[in-house]
Amino acid sequence: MKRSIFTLVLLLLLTGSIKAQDNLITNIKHRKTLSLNGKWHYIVDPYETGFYDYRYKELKEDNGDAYWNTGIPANKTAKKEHGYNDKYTIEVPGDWNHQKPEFVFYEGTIWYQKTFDYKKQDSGNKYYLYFGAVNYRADVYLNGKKLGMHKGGFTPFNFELPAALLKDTGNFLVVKVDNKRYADEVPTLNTDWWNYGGITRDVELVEVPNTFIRDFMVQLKKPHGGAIPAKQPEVEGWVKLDHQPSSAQTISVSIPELKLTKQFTTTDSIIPLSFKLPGQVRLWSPQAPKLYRVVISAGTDKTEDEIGFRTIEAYGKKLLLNGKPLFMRGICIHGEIPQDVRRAYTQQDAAQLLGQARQLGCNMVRLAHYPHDEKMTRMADSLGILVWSEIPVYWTINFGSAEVLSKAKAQLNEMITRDHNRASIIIWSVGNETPISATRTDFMHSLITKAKQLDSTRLVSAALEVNYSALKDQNIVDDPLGQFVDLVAFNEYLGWYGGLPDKCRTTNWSTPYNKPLFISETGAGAKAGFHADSLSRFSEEFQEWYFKEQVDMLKRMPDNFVGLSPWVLADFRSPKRNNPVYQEGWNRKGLYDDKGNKKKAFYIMQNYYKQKTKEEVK
Ligand code: GCB
Repeated sequence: MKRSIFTLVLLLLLTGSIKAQDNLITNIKHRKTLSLNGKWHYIVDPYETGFYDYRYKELKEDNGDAYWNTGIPANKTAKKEHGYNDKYTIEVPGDWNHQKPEFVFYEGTIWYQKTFDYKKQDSGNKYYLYFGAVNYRADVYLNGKKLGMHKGGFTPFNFELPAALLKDTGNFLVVKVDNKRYADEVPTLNTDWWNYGGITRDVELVEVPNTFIRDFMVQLKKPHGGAIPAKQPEVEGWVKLDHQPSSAQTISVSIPELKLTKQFTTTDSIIPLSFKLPGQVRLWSPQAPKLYRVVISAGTDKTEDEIGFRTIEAYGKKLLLNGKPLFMRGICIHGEIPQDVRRAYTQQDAAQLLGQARQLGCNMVRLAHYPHDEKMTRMADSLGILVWSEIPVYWTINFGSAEVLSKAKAQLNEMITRDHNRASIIIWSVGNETPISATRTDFMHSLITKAKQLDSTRLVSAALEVNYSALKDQNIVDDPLGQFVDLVAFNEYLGWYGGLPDKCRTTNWSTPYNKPLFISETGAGAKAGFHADSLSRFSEEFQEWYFKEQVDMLKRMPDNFVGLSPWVLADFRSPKRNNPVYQEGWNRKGLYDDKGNKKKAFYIMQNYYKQKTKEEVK
C-alpha cells in the first residue's frame, strides 16, 4: 500500500505535476551585478526568537520584534530587544564556524544583515538577489518584506526583487540562515563532513532587461555507437528567455573565433538550437582545454560564456571522450581549505585544490559529496580537468519520503542548471553509498531519470557501496542500481574497513553489467609525521602500504576498468573522527595533510598515474 502511494507521487513528479522552482538565472559571472559580499551584521539566535513569538508561532511580517525588521527604537521609551550593530560583523561569503571561536560547533540560526544602496539603470528592468549557496536553509527579507525561502546548502538560488521595493539608498537586507540537521533533509542527520553554516558563497544583486536570457545550453550533441565527432560536429541546445516575448524576437548565437553566427526568430520563451560547427573547431580535452567565447543576444539582453566542445559516451565497456578511450586518473575532493579549517569559496581556493590534484597527476576530480563552488568547475574547464559532480544524497537519507525526493530533485536541478555548459563536467552523480532496498532503488532511479531529462549530453552515475562482510576473492558489483547508471562506480576500502591491505592480493572485481567500471573511492587514514612499521594504523607507512597493494590489484582489474578517484585529496574536518591521538576531529585519509604536505602514499599514486599517462601517450 505504502509502496503504491510512493509510486503515484513518483509518477506525479515525473510527469511534472509537482514542479521544483524553475527560475534560476545562470552564467552570473557575465551578468551586470552588484556584489553584496563583504561585512554583514549578525545576530546569533539559537532559540529563533526573531522568527517565532513566545507561543512559537511565526511572527507577522510587520511585527517590530521580528529580526527582519530594523530593531531601531522609535523613541527612547520604545522597547527593542534586538538590533544590528557594528560590534557584531561577519564576512560574506564564508562559513561562520571558522570566523569566531564560539561558532566552531554552532548548528542553528544566525541572522545576517546588510544595508546597501542601488541606483537602478532602467525602471523597466528586473532585479534579482542571487546567492551562490547558503547552508542549509535561507529565509530572505528586503526592507521588511519576505522574498522567499530556500533549502539546500550547496546550490545557487535567486529571488526577484520587486522594483518598487528596491530603494536608491538604505536597503535593509536580512537573511536568516539555519544549518540545523534534520532527518528529512538532503543530506540527512549523518555525514562524514563538517556542517559548515552560513552564507558560504557570493551574493549578488543582478539587473537584467525585462525580457532576458535566463539560461542557455550550447553543447555538442550526444554521440551514439562509439562515434568519433564529425569534422563539423553538431551543437544541440536551447536558449531560455525569462518569459514569452510580447512580439517576435530575434535570438542570435555567435562564436566570433569561428566566424559563426546563427539567428532564430521566435515568439516562444524556449528556443531549440541545432547547428553545425565549422570544420576548424578544436575540441576540448584535458590535453588541450580549448574554450570559445559564445555570445548570445535576445532583444536588449546580451550575455556571453566560455564554452568547450567535447563529447562523452559510455560505449560498451569503454568511456569515450571525443570518441577515444578515456582512463580517469582521479581524486576525490572536499570543498574545504584545511589550512584555514573552512569552506572553499575563492578563486585561490580553487587554484589550490585543483593545483594539488594536478601535482598528483590527475586528469579528473570527483567533487564530493555536493556541488562545489562554480569557481571550481570554471577553473576545471580552463585547466582541462574532468569533473564528477554530485548531490548530497548521502548514506541513509529518507528514501521512502516523496518530499525528500522532491528536495533531492530540486538540488539536482540547481546543480545541473548552474553548470550544464561546463565542458569539464562529464558525470552527474545522484548520490553516494546508499543502502540497497527496493525503495531506495526507485528513489535513485527517479533521480537518474530526472538528470537525463535535464541533460542528455552527459553521463549519470552514483557511488555504490560494497558489503565488506560478504567479501570474497571474487567480488561482484551487482547493486540493482547498476542497470540504470551509465558508469558502474563503487567505493572500496579493502585493507582499511575490510581486513588488511594484503587482502588485495587475492581479490578480484567485476560487474555483471556490460558497462565501464570505476572505483569512486579507496583510501586509508594516516597522521602526517607519524612514522612506524606498515602494520601500525594511522602511520604514513600503513597508508603507503595500502596504496601499494591497491595499485597492484588495479593491474588485475577487468577490461572495463576506466579509472579511479581515491579518497581523498586532503585531510578534512569530520565530527565523526575522534581518535584523540591521530584524528582529533579530522578524517585523515588525505594524500595531503591539513597543512598541504604530501604524505608517503601520495607518491605511490603519483607514480601510478605517471605510468598510466605514459601508457596513454603510447
Ligand atoms: C566513504 C564515504 C566518505 C567517507 C569515507 C571514509 O565511503 O563516501 O564520505 O569520508 O568513506 O573516510 O570513511
